[in-house]
Amino acid sequence: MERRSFLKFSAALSGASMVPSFVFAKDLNKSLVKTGKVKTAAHWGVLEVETKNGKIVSSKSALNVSPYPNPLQNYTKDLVENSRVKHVYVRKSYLANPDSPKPELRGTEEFVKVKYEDAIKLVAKELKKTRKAFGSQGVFAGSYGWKSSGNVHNSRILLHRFMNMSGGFVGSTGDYSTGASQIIMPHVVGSIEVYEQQSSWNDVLANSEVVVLWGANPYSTLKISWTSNEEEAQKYLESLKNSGKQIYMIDPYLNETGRYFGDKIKWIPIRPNTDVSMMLAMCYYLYTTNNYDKDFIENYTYGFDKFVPYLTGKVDGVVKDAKWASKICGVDAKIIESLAKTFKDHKTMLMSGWGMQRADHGEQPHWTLVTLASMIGQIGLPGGGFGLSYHYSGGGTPTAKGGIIGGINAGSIGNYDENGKFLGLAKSDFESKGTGQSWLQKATNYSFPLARIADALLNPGKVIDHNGEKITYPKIDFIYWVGGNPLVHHQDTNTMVKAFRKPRTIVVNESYWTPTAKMADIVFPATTQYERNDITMVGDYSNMYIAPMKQIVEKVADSKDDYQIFTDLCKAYADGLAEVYTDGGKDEFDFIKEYYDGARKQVLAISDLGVEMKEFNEWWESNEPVKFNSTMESDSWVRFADFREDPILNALGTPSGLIEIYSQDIEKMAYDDCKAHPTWFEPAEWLGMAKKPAKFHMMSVHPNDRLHSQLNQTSLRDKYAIANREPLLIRSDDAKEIGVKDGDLVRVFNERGEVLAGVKIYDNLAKNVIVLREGAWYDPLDPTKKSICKNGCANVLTIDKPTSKLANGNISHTALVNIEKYTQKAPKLTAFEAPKGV
Ligand SMILES: Nc1nc2c(c(=O)[nH]1)N[C@H]1C(S)=C(S)[C@@H](COP(=O)(O)OP(=O)(O)OC[C@H]3O[C@@H](n4cnc5c(=O)[nH]c(N)nc54)[C@H](O)[C@@H]3O)O[C@H]1N2
Ligand SMILES: Nc1nc2c(c(=O)[nH]1)N[C@H]1C(S)=C(S)[C@@H](COP(=O)(O)OP(=O)(O)OC[C@H]3O[C@@H](n4cnc5c(=O)[nH]c(N)nc54)[C@H](O)[C@@H]3O)O[C@H]1N2
Ligand SMILES: [Mo]
Repeated sequence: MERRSFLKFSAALSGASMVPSFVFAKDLNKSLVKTGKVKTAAHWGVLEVETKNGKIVSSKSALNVSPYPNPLQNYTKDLVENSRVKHVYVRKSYLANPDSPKPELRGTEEFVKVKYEDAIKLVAKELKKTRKAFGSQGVFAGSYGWKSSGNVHNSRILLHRFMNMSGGFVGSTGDYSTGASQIIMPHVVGSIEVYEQQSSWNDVLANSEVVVLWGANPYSTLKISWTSNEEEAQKYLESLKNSGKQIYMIDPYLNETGRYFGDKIKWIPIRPNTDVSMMLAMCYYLYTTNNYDKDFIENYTYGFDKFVPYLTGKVDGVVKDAKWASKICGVDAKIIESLAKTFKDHKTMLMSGWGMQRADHGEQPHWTLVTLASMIGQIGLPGGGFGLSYHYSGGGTPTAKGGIIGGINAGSIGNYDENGKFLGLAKSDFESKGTGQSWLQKATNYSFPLARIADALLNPGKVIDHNGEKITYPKIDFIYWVGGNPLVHHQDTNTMVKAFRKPRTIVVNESYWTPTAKMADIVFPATTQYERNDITMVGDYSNMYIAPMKQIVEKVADSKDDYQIFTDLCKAYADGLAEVYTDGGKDEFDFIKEYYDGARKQVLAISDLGVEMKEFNEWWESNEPVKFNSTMESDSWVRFADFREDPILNALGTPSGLIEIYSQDIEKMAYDDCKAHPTWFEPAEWLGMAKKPAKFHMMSVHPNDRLHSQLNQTSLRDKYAIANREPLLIRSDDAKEIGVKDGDLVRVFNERGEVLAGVKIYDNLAKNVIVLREGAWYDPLDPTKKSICKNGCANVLTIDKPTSKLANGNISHTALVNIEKYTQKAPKLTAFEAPKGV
């Protein structure tokens, strides 16, 4: 999976084919259906979009598998029409003098419309200048984001391909989703777990007696996938709901899943960021009642004996019993103990989401959960253990047998002589010369954990600890971002704005006037996925379908495909580069056919598959996804079953080959904020702290009605906005205490910033917990200074601090805020309008 290859960044540098393997898609019907029904696919599913005279009239699921609706599927028209960047723009001072472009005015100044060709020349020239002055480590193109589906028009990879071939760039490691867990889990179980296939849902439904949703909201978060959504997991979720099993939700917020399950779920409200205390108390209870699986601990884990003295308080004088935990987490001690016993005495699947690891010391919750699961002793058995990805991308949907399509790759480093003449691509990473080589040697020194982006921009040269290594931040003077919205997704927006005013140049390809596009110097209008042809897998773990992504409407105004923009940048950058970038001049159909044919070849080689893949032209014409079926093995697959069967032959990828409750590797790092065994640490801000800086704990959970910031500009917003702002969920007693009521406009604030939000009374929250979902477009009242966000962007209030020196993940679910009624005249919302000069 591409997501995983983010981690294996160097691997992505190799392998651009130089062979002109031209595949002529002759006689292919490439015409646009002006009036009719067309199938495509997006993160939120395979779609059937109806058009009339070249305009979209409706959009819905083409699969109709999910038992409940997914509103994200119905707003394709708005996604094509609303808030579009229609032409190429350059910020005024940048255009006047790119050498001294007044970066401090970014986001405040007017834009000037320029000719596409001129902007291409400008970017090529300024990129060269930056590389000459700072080397390739001056260029940041980590460019994180959820972009769109499609294996050809994959904006982030297309950017990397351009940046590699033109001489190299600084990348980033990790992501916002699982920053903490994807680093700690390899130390604990030898794999990242968060992006791995789960024990089959069929297994859970057949064999689990108890299912725990521990900080997970699958009803909501299963609506999307990294490729496209096959909707199967929603079906399993409904089966679970109706299964009669004991189902628990341990969460400060009875979320959409909790409401969907209704009286079939038992909600255990917990204080945010305190789960580790509860898990430790469960471990303590099982230990002291002698009701834990000693065989499993003995044969499958390492270091339990070094963890026990911490658990019992021998090392720090604190006994981690239920009474101790109850004071921290707010869950009754009796309930903690009885849950521990229930989990131990029944076949229990502990399903955890990722919210709790997107918090201060986010390495600890999943490590402690695995420790608890080890004491329960059901890991690797049918229906038991833990799973960190049932809520995401259809995890647990059995993997189908069939073909897998290829995709555009990041290419390899280009070689250039002293005069900037392109000499071709490096054959291997180590054969490169010139700028390419100097960058490659330094690459490992300079790419940094993604969530440290603001810190890196503000503190070039600073050395940080990361997972046993030292990392030096480069001096970044040029940023190119595509397919992401960092001004919305990064924590502590006011600091991020400062950071984004540091580099000399920022280039953004965007379809919409997002806060990030507004903070750029040069904005290229990118087509949306509905204005181009592409192909995608459907089902990140299931690989269930190959779907055609047929263009639905004409390209809007001057917008261009990212592929086109980067091809033109190659032409302007060096002679011969575009030839290589496009693999000898391929267009989107050449690639689509190549990827499809690759999968078809795999399918033809499997004798008993029973699925036919048509010849490409015929398939494209049919406009139907190809469906593959799961196998008997995948239907009943159990994660860790092989390890359980033979822990020596199927050893885990940890130093001991076992589950590490104690890690000597981490011990060697000697970090004060991540010890060698699961540990309870007080978060930077939480409800139990001694001198609380604010009254409420804000959870900026993922939105049911968006994909992050995507779709905020559509009319779906009318269904959830309150007082024309992002809704803020608050308990009626909490609301009463501060004198606000349903529908009120409120100011939410702390020392980091302030936002406007609309009050929605919701009683199923832990005391003093509020929800303000992430992804509302940042909309400052006065962009020239630190000012209130008029739309309710949660990250204005979050903390830009790493989880620990181990993982450096973000801590977006750790933040205290105050709330008061907004008494001034409500300012006009401008989040979705174009900036000055446009
Ligand atoms: N407070 C708080 N903050 C969070 C989180 C949280 O829980 N709480 N969660 C974090 C997580 S897990 C994530 S993954 C991030 C998500 O952060 P992002 O991935 O940055 O969020 P998106 O809104 O999906 O942004 C994608 C952008 O890409 C653009 N785009 C789409 N397709 C294309 C294309 O083909 N070409 C180009 N050029 N652009 C395109 C879209 O218009 C959109 O602006 O947010 C993180 N931020
Ligand atoms: N519809 C939709 N689906 C999505 C996304 C989206 O934006 N919209 N984003 C996708 C992406 S990129 C990602 S990374 C995943 C994110 O998936 P998750 O990270 O699992 O999602 P969150 O909403 O952040 O948190 C899930 C639950 O954890 C709870 N939680 C938060 N903090 C704590 C805590 O300290 N303790 C406990 N016990 N619970 C806590 C929240 O209240 C919430 O109910 O979702 C994916 N799916
Ligand atoms: Mo994410």
